[in-house]
Amino acid sequence: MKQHIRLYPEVHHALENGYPVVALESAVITHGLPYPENVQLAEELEQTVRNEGVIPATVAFLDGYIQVGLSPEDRQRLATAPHKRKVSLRDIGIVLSRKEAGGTTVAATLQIAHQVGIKVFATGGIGGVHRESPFDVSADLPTLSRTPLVVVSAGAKAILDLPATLEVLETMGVPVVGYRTDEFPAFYSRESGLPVNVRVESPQEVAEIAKIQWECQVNSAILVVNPPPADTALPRETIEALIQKAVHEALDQGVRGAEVTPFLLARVSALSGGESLKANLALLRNNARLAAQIAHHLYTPRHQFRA
Ligand code: PSU
Ligand code: MN
Repeated sequence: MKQHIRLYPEVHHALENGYPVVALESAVITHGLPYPENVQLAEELEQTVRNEGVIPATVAFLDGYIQVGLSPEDRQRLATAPHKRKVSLRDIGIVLSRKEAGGTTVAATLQIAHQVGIKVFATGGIGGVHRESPFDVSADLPTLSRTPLVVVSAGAKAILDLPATLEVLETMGVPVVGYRTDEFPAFYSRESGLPVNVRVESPQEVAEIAKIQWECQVNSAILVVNPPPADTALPRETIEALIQKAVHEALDQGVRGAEVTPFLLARVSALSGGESLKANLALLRNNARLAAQIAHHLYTPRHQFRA
């Protein structure tokens, strides 16, 4: 895989020296937001990570390479490319051989971040089991089960069947760690009525669980769920009605495969008059910040003392 990866110099340097790095996905840039909001968000998320003294590494596909870390020019090209593929695991070979531009899902980002030795990854919400079609299970779930990274999210996307998604996470051996919450957040909302496995109060506790889990050879991800910020989070009842409407529209229009998630997110955003989008942007920043704080506790600098 290494010959297909282009590491941004700053990311390369950080990884060589054992400095903390946080991976960021790019499906949110290519399929989540319109231009120019998508480039602005990509920059902001990187800046949020930097503000915590950590190096950001946005993962994306450009020119027949997997890029780990983007230059400002790369970000611009990714956001404006006329044809962009949403790259999950099965698409990696296809998009590289065709030299297409692509944004990475949680599954693809995890796979790539692990290959280069990154230990923490921030996203908005993971994929999972879809409503009304229980065989539509995101490749995010099996990938979480076999990739040892800390993944910070605001739970699974609320458009999904959350109880079923939690059951599959349990089957797959993925611990669900609530960050200052007892409840699994529902992406746009702080509450879902569903319990997490454990509640922690600090980034250090997350790092501790991760280190021990991996020392015990359980090479799954640690899914940290971070409730969306209260000032933009939406009450569950408000958003649920809109989600149900969007799910039925998707069924009626025969939306299938990788298009289901972007379709539902866009419809919920339109139906909520942009309120859900505001919540989505705020929780992305919130997750990037927490991921960076956790990364500090998971790194071992190779040159601690300099002459
Ligand atoms: N954000 C979006 N659209 C998306 C995604 C995020 O606005 O499509 C991606 C996420 O990266 C997540 C993936 O990993 O959707 C899940 O999609 P699927 O259900 O097709 O596996
Ligand atoms: Mn799917």
